Amino acid sequence: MAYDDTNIFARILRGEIPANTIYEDDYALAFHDINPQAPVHVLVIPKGPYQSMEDFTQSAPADLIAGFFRAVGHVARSLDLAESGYRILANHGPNSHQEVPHLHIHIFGGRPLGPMLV
Ligand code: IU
Repeated sequence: MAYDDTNIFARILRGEIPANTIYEDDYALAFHDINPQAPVHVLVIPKGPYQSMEDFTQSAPADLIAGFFRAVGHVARSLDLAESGYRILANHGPNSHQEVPHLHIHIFGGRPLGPMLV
């Protein structure tokens, strides 16, 4: 499916609507989730028109893929989560209940997260 550039994260990337941004570089933007599911719940999104892991990992340039995942690790460390631990998650497609059609990695932390539920 074609990327829909009217989605809310595309609008955040274009600066059309605000986000509670905590990190930005050439490859990624990270901001607090508006409906946090843990004491720390941050989203990291790539700078580019990618809907999910499917198109991102198939068609994004290698420097963007590397820079994006490096940014995810950097953000987790900047939130002091590396020692206590954290969980990252990305949804793709209808079965996953992906709501926003722009790739986003969730970072959860700040409390014991328990076993992963699927
Ligand atoms: P999902 O993986 O697509 O299901 O997650 C979407 C997330 O985006 C969800 O946790 C929302 O709370 C979050 N979110 C947001 O942070 N800001 C927004 O304006 C909207 C959704 I719409």
